[in-house]
Amino acid sequence: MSTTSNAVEELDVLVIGAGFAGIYQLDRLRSLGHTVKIWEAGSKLGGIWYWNCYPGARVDTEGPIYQFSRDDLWKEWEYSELYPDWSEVREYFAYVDRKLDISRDVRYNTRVASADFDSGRNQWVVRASDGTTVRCTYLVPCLGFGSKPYIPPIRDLNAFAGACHHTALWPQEGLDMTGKRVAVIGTGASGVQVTQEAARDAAEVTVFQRTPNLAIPMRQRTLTPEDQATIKAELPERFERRGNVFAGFDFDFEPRNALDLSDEERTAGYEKLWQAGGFRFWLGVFQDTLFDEKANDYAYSFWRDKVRARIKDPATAEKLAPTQPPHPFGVKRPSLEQNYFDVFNQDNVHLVDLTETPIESFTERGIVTSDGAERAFDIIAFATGFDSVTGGLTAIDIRGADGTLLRDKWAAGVDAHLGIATAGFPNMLFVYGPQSPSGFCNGPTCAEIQGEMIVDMVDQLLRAGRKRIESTPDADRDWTDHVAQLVAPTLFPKAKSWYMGANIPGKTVQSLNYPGGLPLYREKFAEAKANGFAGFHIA
Ligand code: NA7
Repeated sequence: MSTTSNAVEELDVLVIGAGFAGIYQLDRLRSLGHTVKIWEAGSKLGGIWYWNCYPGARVDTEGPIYQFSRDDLWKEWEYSELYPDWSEVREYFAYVDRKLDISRDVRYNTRVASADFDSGRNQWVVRASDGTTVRCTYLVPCLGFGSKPYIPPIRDLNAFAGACHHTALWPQEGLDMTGKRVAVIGTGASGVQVTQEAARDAAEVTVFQRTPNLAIPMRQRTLTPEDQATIKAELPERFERRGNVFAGFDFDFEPRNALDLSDEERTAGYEKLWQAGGFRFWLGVFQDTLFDEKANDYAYSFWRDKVRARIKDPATAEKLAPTQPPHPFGVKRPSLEQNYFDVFNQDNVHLVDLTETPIESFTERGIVTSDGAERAFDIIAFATGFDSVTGGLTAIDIRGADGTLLRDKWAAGVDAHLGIATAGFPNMLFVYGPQSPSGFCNGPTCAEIQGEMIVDMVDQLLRAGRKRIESTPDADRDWTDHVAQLVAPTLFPKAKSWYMGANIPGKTVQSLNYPGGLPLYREKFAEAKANGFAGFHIA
């Protein structure tokens, strides 16, 4: 029951963030009879799809499995394209809102500034930047892995007189690129997507690349009525499958090893995945690809030859798809592309290699590189990614039971039992937390699966009248060790990726995701639960 004391609202649970994860928490906990609200910094539902409205922003998961699996939702929903764009995903959220009446318990335009644990009352006291305060027994941050955009500290950043935006902070009203001179800094998923759009609309596009994106074919298509019927028929099974595979999609790694096959068998296997498109050439490839350098080289060589065949200028081809891999294939997230490599054949698209000529500074007109060249622009898009996984959490002044700030506790590295809780911060349970499967996982899959673990814990504790749950330092450490052991034999540590926390200068390098896959993660949680939530101290 919601009560007020001294005009401060009291809740069983405050959820932060209204993306897939937050919506799931609100709906489930509310239906179990608990008082729950979401505080959301944006003005609509959608999480990352509220913020990422840059031209070309698009889901890299096939739409049919990029939704909640509830019968009363999916049976009446259809995306028009296999890989829906941000505006259609927003329509999906509006649909979910109409069906589940989520917004009545969401406080929009409310950015959480601080959360302090009141040990006397075993409650969190949460304050928004506008001063609004709430008390809650449980705090469930659902911030996603990309809620803290990263902009590199470039000299004279503010000198530029044109429009300059991070892709995740793109103007909600849009920005017309037609006939403009556009710079794209960064070639991750966002950079690839914005480049494809800019190449079509802008007068000139200059892509500033530090590391080539080993992007793979999306194979986008409009879904016909026949497709929609097939999708509907297959969806129950696809939903079932997505909870039982490594990354929450509806396919898994090919159980054969690349190294065990003949050249012909291997190439045939790659070709099949390549033609099928999507992440299959990454998360459906031979299982030794992300572990063994030689197996990885095979995949890289196949990728390189396919891509180079599409690029006319040999020097450009060498930069976009180098003879030697810039890092092992698949240990940085490959984007899905539609015509990314082809656009570099257009006269209006230019590539600047930042490993040869790094950016020196911004000027009023544009960007100066180390060779002294100044290029003039109307629009600069920072597609430079995020302080991923932890940045959204550490941006908030979260103070635990003894007043320690979460950002101080994690300054030398994260520790979080099951990726759900961290010692000293009672009654705070993360969805998509550090060292949980968040980074590899199809969003809605983990919002439901990890989300249900948290719903289950919170519901049991509230019903039992328990006041406090906290992971133990030993359990946190054991989880960190377990994650370190899982990542050690893989090739992931060989790239400076956000998976490893290595994309942000000075950030501790460690696996921020759970590299054991969803089935093993589910097993670990079930084991802890069967043992009375082992690793948690419950009072
Ligand atoms: P990513 O994938 O983190 O990409 C960021 C890009 O920005 C990447 O190409 C970086 O190059 C580049 N970058 C970062 N800092 C700099 C500096 N200082 N100078 C030049 N270039 C820089 O972010 P996205 O937004 O594209 O995607 C994030 C996730 O969202 C994605 O994985 C999906 O899951 C959805 P680098 O590779 O580090 O050399």
